[in-house]
Amino acid sequence: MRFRFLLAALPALMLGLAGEAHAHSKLKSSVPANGATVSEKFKEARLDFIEPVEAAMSHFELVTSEGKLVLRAEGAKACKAKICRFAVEPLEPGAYRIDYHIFSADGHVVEGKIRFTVKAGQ
Ligand SMILES: [Cu+2]
Repeated sequence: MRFRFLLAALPALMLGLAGEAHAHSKLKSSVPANGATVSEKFKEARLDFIEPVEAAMSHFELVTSEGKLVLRAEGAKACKAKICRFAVEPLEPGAYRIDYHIFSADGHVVEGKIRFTVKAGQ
């Protein structure tokens, strides 16, 4: 699986070195947004990208502010075209981060972090 991934990625990576004339996918918006505070009712993360992503080669990790893994969501289940969404079990109040690892349809790896806070409900 890993090897096949590398084989598939290689030509694209080489093209990438040749120039950046094309547009690769970037995060357009997300729920929660970076820096947002959500209630304990938060139960689905959604990431919208500007270009389609390769679902099977993308994944997401939800971690606490201390870096403890809460869940890992596979793109194969989460992503369709430009939109990725995955269910989140109820979270304790605190600070969290979603690390996204996207394989853009143009062959580039795009990674980023979304930080958010869960606040105790009223
Ligand atoms: Cu690109």
